[in-house]
Amino acid sequence: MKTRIVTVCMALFMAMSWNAWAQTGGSPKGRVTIPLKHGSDHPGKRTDADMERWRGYGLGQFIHWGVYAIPGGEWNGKTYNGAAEWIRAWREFPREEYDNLYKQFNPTGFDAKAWARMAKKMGAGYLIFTTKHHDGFCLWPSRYTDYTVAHTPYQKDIVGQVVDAYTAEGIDVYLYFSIMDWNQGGWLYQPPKNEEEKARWEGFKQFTRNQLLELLENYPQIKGFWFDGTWDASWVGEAEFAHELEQELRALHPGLIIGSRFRADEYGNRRYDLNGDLIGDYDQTWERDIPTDIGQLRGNDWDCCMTIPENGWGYAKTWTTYAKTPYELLSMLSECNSLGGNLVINFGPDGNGHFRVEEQQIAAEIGRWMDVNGEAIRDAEPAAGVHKQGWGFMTQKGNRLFLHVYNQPLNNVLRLVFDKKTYVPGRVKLLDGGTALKVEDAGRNKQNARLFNLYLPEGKTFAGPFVVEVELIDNNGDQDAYQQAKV
Ligand code: FHN
Repeated sequence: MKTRIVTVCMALFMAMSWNAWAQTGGSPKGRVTIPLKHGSDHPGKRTDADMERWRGYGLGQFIHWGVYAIPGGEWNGKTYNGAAEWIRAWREFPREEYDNLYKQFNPTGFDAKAWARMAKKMGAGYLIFTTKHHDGFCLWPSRYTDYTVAHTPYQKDIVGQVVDAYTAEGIDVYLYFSIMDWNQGGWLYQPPKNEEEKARWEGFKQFTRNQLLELLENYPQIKGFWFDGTWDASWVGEAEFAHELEQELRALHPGLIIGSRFRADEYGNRRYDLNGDLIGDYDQTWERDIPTDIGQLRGNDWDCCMTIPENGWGYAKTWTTYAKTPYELLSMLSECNSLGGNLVINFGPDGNGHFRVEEQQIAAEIGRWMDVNGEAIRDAEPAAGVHKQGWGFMTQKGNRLFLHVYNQPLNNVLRLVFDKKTYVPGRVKLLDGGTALKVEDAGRNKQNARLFNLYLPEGKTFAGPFVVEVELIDNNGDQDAYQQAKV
């Protein structure tokens, strides 16, 4: 008996230490892995065409829309301090009134085609659209609840219109779906404690499955799901159910893309399983946050979802916090892509289906930049063999290196620092207009890295961020390659 207790304790201790190791980022090389039933299904990146396409988007649009757009962050003359789409959780807002807001939902100004045109002009490669947020209100006519758009004065299927309009513009659609559902009596925060709760919870699980199958059946053009509201112990404890459901969805829709937020492993690990492998197809953790270096991503795909105000995704009548400028958002776009991720900018239309003026301006300004410089974003990869400099960020496509310049140097000289024995620059030009830049070999630094100076046109002050394209010639250690490249 004593031996059994000691063995159990040792196994527990090992599992806990392993867990801690995995969460803090253990080395994947030469490691010992614990067999998991519900861990990662594909350690490392997916290499199929759908995922390649996902990787190439560069820029995405997120839209949060629901009945929370009606109060727009205000109730009874008071402004809610939290994110507008969470206003139902505000003590001051009577639940009953919130749950009846759908009776006023009649966005006659909603025009899915106009939304899609705006996204296209912005340069978005994909859309993530809220089918159902935490409040449980469904923007599609679900057969499994009455709390849907079909029971509003508007009546028409909004998800369907959005999916069709964006798909027609060549923008891939991903459906946001909150597992946590405040409108369903069956939803629990903690695992069920008694028979009555068990029955309710089982009903809720089936409801969730039904809704997801329904979405796939209704909108076969979609490319994936973007899950949210999966952090509570009730759902985290459902590794087997969630894994089976995920496999069912994938079998029904080959190529389906699902991020890291859907399910946990059997030890309750979210995002990374006990072995330190990403659960899902890409890392969904980077919400309003950008990794500081590429190592933090452990070789996984990722995207960053960004709000324009500090926080708050649904429409708020007043933006009470700092709101980002187009310049900052562009800089984030370049930064994310330089680290191999996509940036997804969030928009929150009002209760009538209109984007606020500031959002329209941001979309237009980003679009103008993308029209000229999108080549440095779409299908681009992080630059390799070249060191980041203070003027901005870098991406690469084969032998084309893109310098995203956010700080025009006062001396108009862009310094390039290559690792020794890698590249030398061939032709160098501004992406906007194609003006060639003068290149100067600046020798080597103390670390023996090769240095080059690129001269921006004399006296020119750029009005915003710009991109320089550098043709890369692999000198393979050949000192004369630069001289040859010049002719
Ligand atoms: O609580 C939500 C929030 O309202 C919003 O939907 C964001 C989008 O990534 N996700 C949740 C918080 O992680």
